[in-house]
Amino acid sequence: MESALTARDRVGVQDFVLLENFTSEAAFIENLRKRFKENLIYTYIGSVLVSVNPYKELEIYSKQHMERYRGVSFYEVSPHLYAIADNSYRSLRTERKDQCILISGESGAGKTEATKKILQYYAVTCPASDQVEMVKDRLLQSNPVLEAFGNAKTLRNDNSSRFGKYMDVQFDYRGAPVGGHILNYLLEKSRVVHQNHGERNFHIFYQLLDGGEEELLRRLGLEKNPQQYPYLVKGHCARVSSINDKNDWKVVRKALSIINFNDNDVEDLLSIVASVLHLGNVQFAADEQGNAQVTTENQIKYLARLLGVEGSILREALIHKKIIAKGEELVSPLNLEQAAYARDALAKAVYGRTFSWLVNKINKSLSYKFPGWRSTTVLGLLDIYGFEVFQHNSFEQFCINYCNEKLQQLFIELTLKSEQEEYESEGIAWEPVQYFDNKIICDLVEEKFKGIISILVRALPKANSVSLQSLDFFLHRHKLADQKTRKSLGREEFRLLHYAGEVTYSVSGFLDKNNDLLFRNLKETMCNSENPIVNQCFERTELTDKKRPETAATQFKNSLSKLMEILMSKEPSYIRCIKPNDSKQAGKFVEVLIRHQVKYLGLMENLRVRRAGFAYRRKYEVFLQRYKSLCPETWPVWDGRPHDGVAVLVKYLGYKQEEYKMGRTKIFIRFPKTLFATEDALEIRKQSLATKIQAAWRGFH
Ligand code: AD9
Ligand code: MG
Repeated sequence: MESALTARDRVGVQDFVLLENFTSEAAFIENLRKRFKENLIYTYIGSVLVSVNPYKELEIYSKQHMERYRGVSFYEVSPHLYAIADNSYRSLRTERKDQCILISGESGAGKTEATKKILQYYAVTCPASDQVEMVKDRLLQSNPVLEAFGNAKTLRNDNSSRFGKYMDVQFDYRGAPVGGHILNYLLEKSRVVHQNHGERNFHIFYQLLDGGEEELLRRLGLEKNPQQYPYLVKGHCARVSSINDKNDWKVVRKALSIINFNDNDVEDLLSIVASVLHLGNVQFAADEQGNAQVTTENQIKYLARLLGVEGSILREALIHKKIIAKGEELVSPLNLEQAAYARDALAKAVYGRTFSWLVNKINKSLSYKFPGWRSTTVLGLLDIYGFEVFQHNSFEQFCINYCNEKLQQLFIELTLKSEQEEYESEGIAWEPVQYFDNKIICDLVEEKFKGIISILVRALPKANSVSLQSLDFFLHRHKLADQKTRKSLGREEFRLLHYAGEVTYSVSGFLDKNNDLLFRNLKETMCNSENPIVNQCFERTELTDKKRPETAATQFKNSLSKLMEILMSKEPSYIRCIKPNDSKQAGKFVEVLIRHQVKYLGLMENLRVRRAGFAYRRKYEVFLQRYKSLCPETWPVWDGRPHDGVAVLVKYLGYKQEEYKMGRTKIFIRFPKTLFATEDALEIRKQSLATKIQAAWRGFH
């Protein structure tokens, strides 16, 4: 039989708080590596789950596995997603407190897979009825639809989510799911018109071409071959071996009907998808004055039909710019470059707004419709992009990293708060923890007037360099730009010291992405669309509204601040996902990559906060039950209070005063070695007992 010590040596500890050298990053990574080699992809930091993407199917998600975790205390079973899911669900049921599970990690680390597995866990283990089955179905089927429209093949992940997602699941008094609601964040619209080498546009385009019936494609004026569409081949990889577009199309079509789309809705939606492709084929030539003229009349015909607009109006809108000055309309022609810009802006706007419409429509089908059972509790799942640092970091990375900065702030605040609350409720003196308070970085980004987002807004009509100067000034006044490395910065760059490390942002294209401009006459044309979806996406009030539209960063800031409010009102659980290598390979553990992620996910900081006081804590009943056989006074039965039994037990085991504290309901143990010594003693006892039984058995025969 393997001893406890050698088992620990082979598979590592299942909770990082039990690491002897808990401040050592090397020890942390070594523990991850040991477990990964044994296919143990899950490890805790207290109640936080760290997950490493195995890049292979593991036999750990079956119904039997789900049953094993159902209603079982966190520490009695090996670490798993299901333990987190079940624990949150039980708190929701017993304490009636709303819950949220925050899943983070870099692209390809396994966030979306984790979210789906948690949803499946609830679909299988929660109480059922006909009504509830329908809700479960819709919750599950919303995924393939959102993934078709919001996911794409990137260099990092063949099914990369290009939007952030927060999904609430509502439960009734019996603990059955009765409804849901989705919030989406910052869809990467630029992908509609451009993809980097080796990447694709959103899945839906390829699915439609590959899987769509002939008759449907004919109606939409589409050809099967993606090479016909410039918007689909910018990355030169329309076909991907790991993706079966034809099959996925079938899944999506079925999912659409489950989430309550009728034939008309589907036709309207696909007309928009097709119109984006036709827009990509619209071409221009310059006339003698250098003004753009549309040369692809056929595309205009299709667009007019699919979008339900007047062809001649659309054609003119694509090559003119209209502004209203002092109540008068001024129309001026566009040159070739401007016309291409306007066309791409229209494609992005139409697709982006349709995506939001889609989320809304799904929300309607998920909305809670059982007025009889009014009181519900909510469990939220957040699947959002992790911290990103690339060679070239632009507006998207700025927004994503700002989002992570906010989530880190929330995490620290809530973890410290819950630690402190536990100490207080247990009557143990709180020992303050030193940690990096990143509020200063959040303020730097979002403060009114002085923050980076405000500076970007004010810089709206000006050139990039002007906004840069004020940014630069601001960063230095706050001593937030790194003085030492500043010299290596280019003219169009600024650098932020995030909690996860330094990132240099390039401002080229920054303002453009932030302003997200769509010329007025294109907006007007869309407002008059007879396609009901387009019509809902472009409201007339936009045309009459005197206020300047909110910039992308301002919108993002506001939606993040709402998200923080939602999360603050709930009890959080955390899943931190790690990607083991860049080649999507099973069994490959690339240390340098993992070290970065441990840093970006703030795991060492997390562990330090969790270990600040005590490595281990357990309810007296649980502790006594496990170890009572080690002390003659508590074995086989302890009659008194569990608290007193534990006091007798630890005295017998020789625990020193500085090694532990007795709280109201729990024992707190400061160092892992104390616990390990007790575990080893238990193992020795079990083995000697086994030997004795074997000897007796042999004697008996
Ligand atoms: V992104 O930020 O959306 O680009 P995610 O969502 O973190 O990213 P995703 O969940 O899509 O990553 O996982 C990437 C791929 O890793 C999946 O398509 C699977 O092939 C693989 N994966 C992830 N988790 C698991 C798992 N638990 N078991 C097996 C997994 N394979
Ligand atoms: Mg994802």
